[in-house]
Order: sequence, then C-alpha cells, then structure tokens
Amino acid sequence: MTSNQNRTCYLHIDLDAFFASVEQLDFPEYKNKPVIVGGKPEDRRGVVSTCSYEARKFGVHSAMPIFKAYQLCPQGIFLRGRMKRYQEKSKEVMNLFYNYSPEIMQISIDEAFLDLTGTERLFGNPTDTAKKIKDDIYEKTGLTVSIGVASSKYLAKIASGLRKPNGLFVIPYGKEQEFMFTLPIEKIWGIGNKTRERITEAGFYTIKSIYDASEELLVSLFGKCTGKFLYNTVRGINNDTFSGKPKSQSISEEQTYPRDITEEYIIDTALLELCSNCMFRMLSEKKNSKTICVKIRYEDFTTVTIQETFQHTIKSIEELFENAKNLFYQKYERGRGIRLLGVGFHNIQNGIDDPQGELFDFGEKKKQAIEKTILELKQKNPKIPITKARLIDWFLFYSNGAKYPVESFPERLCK
Ligand code: TTP
Ligand code: MG
Repeated sequence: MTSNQNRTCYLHIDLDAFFASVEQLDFPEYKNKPVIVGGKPEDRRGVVSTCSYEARKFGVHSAMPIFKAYQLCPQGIFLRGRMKRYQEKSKEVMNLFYNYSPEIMQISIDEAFLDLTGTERLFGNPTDTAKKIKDDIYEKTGLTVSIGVASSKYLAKIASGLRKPNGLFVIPYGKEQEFMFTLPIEKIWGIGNKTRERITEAGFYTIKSIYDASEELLVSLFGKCTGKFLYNTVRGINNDTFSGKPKSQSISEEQTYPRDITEEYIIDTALLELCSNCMFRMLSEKKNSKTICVKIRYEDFTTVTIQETFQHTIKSIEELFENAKNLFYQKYERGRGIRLLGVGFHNIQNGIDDPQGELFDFGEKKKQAIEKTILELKQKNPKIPITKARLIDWFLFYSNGAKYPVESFPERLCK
C-alpha cells in the first residue's frame, strides 16, 4: 500500500482468539489444544466467550452454550476465564500501539484502530509498519494479532478479519470499491441479521447488485439510515461508523491509566501531558479553536465531560493547561479514582493567527514553553514535585514506558 500526505491510512488490529490465547500463553500445556473459555461443562448455563482456533475446527464458537460446545468437543479444555488477566494483557498490547501512532482508538478489549495517516516519514510504509507491529506484539506479549490496512477504519476492520489468525490483509489505496465487490453480503460490517434477511428478501444477493441500485431505491426499501449506509458502503466510501466526530472538527487526546489516579499532582501532570499532546497536534495540523473540552472517566466507568468556549483562540500549552485544569476541578469529585482523562479542542478552524510564525517553531520555543509551564506549576503549587525528570518518570510509571516523553513530541509529531 502506498500513501502520501493527502491519503488517510488506518490499521485495525484484532488479537486472535484473545482469552483462549492468553490461557495458552500462561499454561503452555494448553498450546495447540482446543481451549474453550466461558465455563465448565457442568455449568449448565454457561456460554462460550471464545475458543482457540483448534476448538473452532469442531464448530465451537463465541456465544454458543457450553453444553453444546461440550457435545461438539468433549476433549476440549473448558475454563471459566480470568478477566483481570485478560485486561492486563489487553493494556500491555494497547500500550505498544502508542509507539506507532499518537492516534489510537480502542474499540473493545482486544481491538483498536491506529491512524497512520502522515506517519510514513517517521515509520515507513504502512504495510511494513503493520508487519513490525505484529512482530513487536508477539515478541513483547507472546500474543498474535490480525491486522487490516485500508484508507478507512471501516474497511480496515473488515480486512483484519479476512486472514485470521495471525493475518495481514491490505486493501490498496484506490482499490476500495473493487475490494467490496469481492465480498459476500455477510461481510458487510454493521448490519444485523434482520437487515441482512431483508436485503436478500428484496432480491439483493451480491454487493454488486446493491451497487447497481440507486440511493433512492435503497432508502425507500431499507429506510434513510440503512439505505444510505448501504449505498456508500458498497462503494467503499469511508463510513464514519467508528469515527465519532468528523476529524476536521475536533482534536483530542485521552489516556487510560494502568492504575486509577486520585492525587492532585498526578492529575495535574496527566492534564499537562494531554494538553501538550493536544496543542502540538493543533499546531502541526495548522488549526485553531476557542473551545476546550475535558473528559473524566471514573473507576466505575461513569464519564463526565465539560466544555467551554472562550472569546479568543487558545494559543499555548500554558493557556490550554490552565483552562483545562479549571474545567477539570469544576467537575471533579475529589477522592474518586480516575481511570481515564481526556483533553480536546472542539469546533476547530483551519489556519492560525500567528503572524510571527512563533507557534510553528517546534524546536526550542516549545521546549521552553513546557519548561515554563512546569515552572509555573511548581510556583503555584510548591508541594507538587514536578520537574521535567519527574514528568518522564511519570510517563514511564503510568504508561508502562509506552508513551514518549514531552520533549520528544515536536520531533515525533511534526517531522
Ligand atoms: P473477538 O475479537 O470477537 O474474538 P477473539 O479474539 O476470541 O477471536 P478472533 O478475533 O480471533 O476471531 O473477541 C475478543 C474477546 O472478547 C474474546 O477473546 C472473548 C470476548 N468475547 C466474549 O466474551 N463474548 C463474545 O460473544 C465475543 C464475540 C467475545
Ligand atoms: Mg479478537
């Protein structure tokens, strides 16, 4: 796959037979055996969470009742599962992704999208990056993944499922529609069984036949939402199924912490890191905004977001940090453990009001800005033991070393 500055490029990474693979990793005696996670045969109501590829050969699959799995594969190794361990391995894998892209979107315990758009100069061709990631994950965690590479998240998601396990499938840029035509209708991601039935009942048996129908016809048959979705999807057009807000309207950074955080100085350091990331992205993408958003996810997953629009554009890390911190403390319920923090800009505009070009100086000036922020932090809160070294220690401690230290942001993101 080739890419240049104008092309988007996404990876979808999905661990293979995740829970079962972790069991095979931790208990080598289960290797190459049919492992079925979800319950013991005597747990009459149990359901299969997942099973190893060895068990899949017997017809066992996720969501199947355990008793049925036992009928199909009585020699299987049936396990109730160890969720804590799976979460631990999931974090290990997810943290590795930050070495390859600053933009990670985790969509489940074992799946994530990596936005590789524009990273070619740093990391090389996306296909090679995908291979490197596969090797890296295997070497560092002992687990295998399947990766899809495409110009949209939607297509990358479909692609990752096509060569499982331990697979890599690349949809070359410009070949999206051709690729869609090779798929059976069942592979259209995002439609349920009922809709699929309606599609075949309406006489569509191939993706090409849907392609040949007009948008009006599809909308009249399946409703506005599904009709438009089908019309675009069969054309290989980027659906925003996974996109949330359009990329051009917001830029945000968030981080899930391996341990819940409560201490004020850790929170401030975390916010500072997020603000630094966010500001560098705004500057490197030549955007500006007056609207700041802060997201807090507590240990029990309850999530609060706070947003404020200011009179003028936010021009520095310091300014962003001070305002983000104010917003944060307006809503934070002191003492509650935080598992995730996010900082972002909304309603972003193109261009930047920077006649001297100072904001694009990613070298010394930005480093100085970070140092100044740290200094001010210390002056205002003498008890906070923040130093540049402390920041780096903090990253290593809280991000398992996966995140790069602040002073390398300009080099990594803006080369
Ligand atoms: P999946 O990625 O859907 O499945 P998988 O990783 O086991 O297998 P593969 O990707 O190779 O097809 O789900 C990830 C984990 O989520 C899975 O290991 C167990 C859990 N899970 C359930 O608990 N119940 C379910 O119904 C599914 C589909 C998954
Ligand atoms: Mg998986």
